[in-house]
Amino acid sequence: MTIIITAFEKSPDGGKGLARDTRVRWALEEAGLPYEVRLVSFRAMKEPAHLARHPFGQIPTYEEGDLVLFETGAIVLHIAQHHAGLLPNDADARARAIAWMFAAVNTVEPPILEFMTARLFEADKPWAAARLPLVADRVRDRLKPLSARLGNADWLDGAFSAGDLMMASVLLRLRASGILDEFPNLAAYVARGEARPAYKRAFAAQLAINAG
Ligand SMILES: N[C@@H](CCC(=O)N[C@@H](CS)C(=O)NCC(=O)O)C(=O)O
Repeated sequence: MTIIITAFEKSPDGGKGLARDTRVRWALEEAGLPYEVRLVSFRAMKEPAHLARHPFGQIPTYEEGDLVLFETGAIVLHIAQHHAGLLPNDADARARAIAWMFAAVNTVEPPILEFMTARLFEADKPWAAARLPLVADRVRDRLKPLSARLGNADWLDGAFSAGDLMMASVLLRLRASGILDEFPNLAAYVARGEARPAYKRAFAAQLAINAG
Protein backbone atom coordinates (compact mmCIF):
# COMPACT_ATOMS: atom_id res chain seq x y z
CA MET A 1 0.00 0.00 0.00
CA THR A 2 1.43 3.38 -0.94
CA ILE A 3 2.45 5.59 1.96
CA ILE A 4 1.86 9.31 1.41
CA ILE A 5 3.13 12.01 3.73
CA THR A 6 2.59 15.75 3.57
CA ALA A 7 5.31 18.39 3.68
CA PHE A 8 5.65 22.11 3.11
CA GLU A 9 5.56 23.15 -0.52
CA LYS A 10 8.29 25.59 0.52
CA SER A 11 9.71 25.03 3.98
CA PRO A 12 10.42 28.23 5.98
CA ASP A 13 13.88 26.82 6.84
CA GLY A 14 14.82 26.57 3.15
CA GLY A 15 15.74 22.88 3.47
CA LYS A 16 17.75 22.77 6.69
CA GLY A 17 15.74 19.71 7.72
CA LEU A 18 14.02 21.46 10.63
CA ALA A 19 10.48 20.93 9.35
CA ARG A 20 8.95 17.89 11.02
CA ASP A 21 8.40 15.88 7.87
CA THR A 22 12.16 15.14 8.10
CA ARG A 23 11.71 12.92 11.16
CA VAL A 24 8.93 10.98 9.44
CA ARG A 25 11.03 10.61 6.30
CA TRP A 26 13.90 9.41 8.53
CA ALA A 27 11.72 6.74 10.15
CA LEU A 28 10.47 5.58 6.75
CA GLU A 29 14.05 5.37 5.49
CA GLU A 30 15.18 3.43 8.58
CA ALA A 31 12.34 0.98 7.96
CA GLY A 32 13.17 0.76 4.24
CA LEU A 33 9.70 1.90 3.19
CA PRO A 34 9.09 3.81 -0.04
CA TYR A 35 6.77 6.79 0.22
CA GLU A 36 5.26 9.61 -1.75
CA VAL A 37 4.99 13.24 -0.69
CA ARG A 38 2.02 15.55 -1.09
CA LEU A 39 3.31 19.12 -0.92
CA VAL A 40 1.01 21.69 0.64
CA SER A 41 1.11 25.46 0.66
CA PHE A 42 0.42 27.44 3.84
CA ARG A 43 -2.99 28.29 2.44
CA ALA A 44 -3.85 24.71 1.49
CA MET A 45 -2.87 23.55 5.00
CA LYS A 46 -5.81 25.48 6.43
CA GLU A 47 -8.34 24.33 3.83
CA PRO A 48 -10.87 21.52 4.32
CA ALA A 49 -9.01 18.82 2.36
CA HIS A 50 -5.95 19.13 4.58
CA LEU A 51 -7.90 19.82 7.77
CA ALA A 52 -9.56 16.45 7.23
CA ARG A 53 -6.08 14.91 7.48
CA HIS A 54 -4.78 17.19 10.21
CA PRO A 55 -7.24 18.94 12.55
CA PHE A 56 -4.72 21.69 13.35
CA GLY A 57 -3.82 22.33 9.72
CA GLN A 58 -0.18 21.38 10.07
CA ILE A 59 2.35 19.09 8.45
CA PRO A 60 3.33 16.30 8.40
CA THR A 61 0.53 13.80 7.96
CA TYR A 62 0.72 10.13 7.06
CA GLU A 63 -1.65 8.17 4.85
CA GLU A 64 -1.61 4.44 4.29
CA GLY A 65 -4.80 3.11 2.71
CA ASP A 66 -7.68 4.17 4.95
CA LEU A 67 -5.40 5.15 7.81
CA VAL A 68 -4.67 8.87 8.19
CA LEU A 69 -2.40 10.03 11.01
CA PHE A 70 -1.08 13.33 12.31
CA GLU A 71 1.48 14.08 15.08
CA THR A 72 5.03 12.96 14.36
CA GLY A 73 5.25 10.96 17.58
CA ALA A 74 2.21 8.90 16.59
CA ILE A 75 3.39 8.54 13.00
CA VAL A 76 6.89 7.40 13.93
CA LEU A 77 5.47 5.03 16.56
CA HIS A 78 3.10 3.53 13.97
CA ILE A 79 5.97 2.97 11.54
CA ALA A 80 8.18 1.54 14.30
CA GLN A 81 5.50 -0.85 15.55
CA HIS A 82 4.78 -2.29 12.13
CA HIS A 83 8.26 -2.54 10.64
CA ALA A 84 11.60 -3.83 11.86
CA GLY A 85 14.53 -1.60 12.72
CA LEU A 86 13.15 1.06 15.04
CA LEU A 87 12.09 -0.76 18.21
CA PRO A 88 13.78 -3.58 20.13
CA ASN A 89 12.12 -7.02 20.23
CA ASP A 90 12.43 -7.34 24.01
CA ALA A 91 9.15 -6.07 25.51
CA ASP A 92 10.74 -4.03 28.32
CA ALA A 93 13.35 -2.46 26.04
CA ARG A 94 10.55 -1.65 23.58
CA ALA A 95 8.55 0.10 26.30
CA ARG A 96 11.62 2.10 27.33
CA ALA A 97 12.30 3.18 23.74
CA ILE A 98 8.69 4.39 23.50
CA ALA A 99 9.18 6.29 26.78
CA TRP A 100 12.11 8.11 25.16
CA MET A 101 9.88 9.02 22.21
CA PHE A 102 7.42 10.60 24.62
CA ALA A 103 10.24 12.31 26.51
CA ALA A 104 11.43 13.83 23.24
CA VAL A 105 8.10 15.38 22.27
CA ASN A 106 6.62 15.98 25.71
CA THR A 107 9.56 16.96 27.93
CA VAL A 108 12.42 18.14 25.73
CA GLU A 109 10.71 19.66 22.69
CA PRO A 110 8.40 22.18 24.48
CA PRO A 111 11.15 24.39 25.97
CA ILE A 112 13.08 24.17 22.70
CA LEU A 113 10.03 25.43 20.80
CA GLU A 114 9.53 28.20 23.31
CA PHE A 115 13.18 29.18 22.91
CA MET A 116 13.01 29.13 19.10
CA THR A 117 9.85 31.24 19.15
CA ALA A 118 11.50 33.79 21.46
CA ARG A 119 14.65 33.86 19.33
CA LEU A 120 13.15 33.93 15.86
CA PHE A 121 9.72 35.54 16.15
CA GLU A 122 9.80 37.73 19.25
CA ALA A 123 13.27 39.26 18.97
CA ASP A 124 11.79 42.68 18.16
CA LYS A 125 9.60 42.81 21.27
CA PRO A 126 10.60 45.28 24.01
CA TRP A 127 10.85 42.44 26.54
CA ALA A 128 12.84 40.07 24.28
CA ALA A 129 16.30 40.74 25.79
CA ALA A 130 15.04 40.08 29.31
CA ARG A 131 13.07 36.95 28.40
CA LEU A 132 15.48 35.10 26.11
CA PRO A 133 18.01 34.13 28.82
CA LEU A 134 15.18 32.73 30.97
CA VAL A 135 13.86 30.63 28.13
CA ALA A 136 17.38 29.48 27.21
CA ASP A 137 17.91 28.33 30.79
CA ARG A 138 14.73 26.26 30.63
CA VAL A 139 16.24 24.46 27.64
CA ARG A 140 19.47 23.88 29.60
CA ASP A 141 17.40 22.51 32.49
CA ARG A 142 16.29 19.73 30.15
CA LEU A 143 19.60 19.18 28.39
CA LYS A 144 21.63 18.83 31.60
CA PRO A 145 19.88 15.67 32.85
CA LEU A 146 19.59 14.30 29.32
CA SER A 147 23.33 14.74 28.86
CA ALA A 148 23.99 13.09 32.24
CA ARG A 149 21.81 10.11 31.34
CA LEU A 150 23.41 9.63 27.91
CA GLY A 151 26.92 9.85 29.35
CA ASN A 152 29.38 8.14 27.00
CA ALA A 153 26.80 5.90 25.37
CA ASP A 154 26.06 6.10 21.67
CA TRP A 155 22.27 5.93 22.14
CA LEU A 156 19.84 6.46 25.00
CA ASP A 157 19.05 2.81 25.77
CA GLY A 158 21.16 0.22 23.97
CA ALA A 159 20.81 0.06 20.21
CA PHE A 160 19.50 2.96 18.10
CA SER A 161 15.70 3.15 18.32
CA ALA A 162 12.74 5.35 17.47
CA GLY A 163 13.42 7.01 20.83
CA ASP A 164 16.78 8.22 19.53
CA LEU A 165 15.28 9.20 16.19
CA MET A 166 12.75 11.45 17.93
CA MET A 167 15.21 12.83 20.47
CA ALA A 168 17.88 13.66 17.89
CA SER A 169 15.23 15.24 15.65
CA VAL A 170 14.11 17.47 18.51
CA LEU A 171 17.65 18.41 19.56
CA LEU A 172 19.02 19.22 16.13
CA ARG A 173 16.70 22.21 15.92
CA LEU A 174 18.88 23.82 18.61
CA ARG A 175 22.16 23.68 16.79
CA ALA A 176 22.12 27.16 15.27
CA SER A 177 21.66 28.69 18.73
CA GLY A 178 24.94 27.26 20.09
CA ILE A 179 23.17 25.74 23.12
CA LEU A 180 23.61 22.19 21.84
CA ASP A 181 27.39 22.66 21.75
CA GLU A 182 27.37 23.44 25.48
CA PHE A 183 26.71 19.70 25.86
CA PRO A 184 29.37 17.97 23.75
CA ASN A 185 27.97 14.47 24.24
CA LEU A 186 24.54 15.62 23.04
CA ALA A 187 26.08 17.39 20.05
CA ALA A 188 27.94 14.16 19.21
CA TYR A 189 24.71 12.17 19.71
CA VAL A 190 22.88 14.34 17.20
CA ALA A 191 25.81 14.10 14.78
CA ARG A 192 25.68 10.28 15.09
CA GLY A 193 22.01 10.39 14.17
CA GLU A 194 22.67 12.66 11.20
CA ALA A 195 25.46 10.35 10.02
CA ARG A 196 23.06 7.43 9.61
CA PRO A 197 22.44 6.65 5.93
CA ALA A 198 18.67 6.74 6.51
CA TYR A 199 18.87 10.26 7.94
CA LYS A 200 21.03 11.39 5.03
CA ARG A 201 18.48 10.08 2.53
CA ALA A 202 15.66 11.81 4.43
CA PHE A 203 17.59 15.08 4.58
CA ALA A 204 18.46 14.95 0.87
CA ALA A 205 14.84 14.28 -0.08
CA GLN A 206 13.51 17.31 1.77
CA LEU A 207 16.39 19.46 0.51
CA ALA A 208 15.61 18.50 -3.09
CA ILE A 209 12.18 20.09 -2.64
CA ASN A 210 13.31 23.19 -0.79
CA ALA A 211 16.62 24.12 -2.39
CA GLY A 212 16.63 26.95 -4.86
N1 LIG B 1 3.22 18.32 17.40
C1 LIG B 1 3.14 18.35 15.97
C2 LIG B 1 3.67 19.68 15.48
C3 LIG B 1 3.43 19.88 13.99
C4 LIG B 1 3.95 21.24 13.54
O1 LIG B 1 4.14 22.17 14.36
N2 LIG B 1 4.18 21.37 12.22
C5 LIG B 1 4.68 22.64 11.70
C6 LIG B 1 5.78 22.37 10.67
S1 LIG B 1 7.21 21.65 11.39
C7 LIG B 1 3.57 23.35 10.94
O2 LIG B 1 2.82 22.72 10.25
N3 LIG B 1 3.52 24.67 11.08
C8 LIG B 1 2.58 25.50 10.37
C9 LIG B 1 1.38 25.86 11.19
O3 LIG B 1 1.30 25.46 12.37
O4 LIG B 1 0.52 26.53 10.64
C10 LIG B 1 3.94 17.17 15.37
O5 LIG B 1 4.93 16.75 16.00
O6 LIG B 1 3.56 16.65 14.31
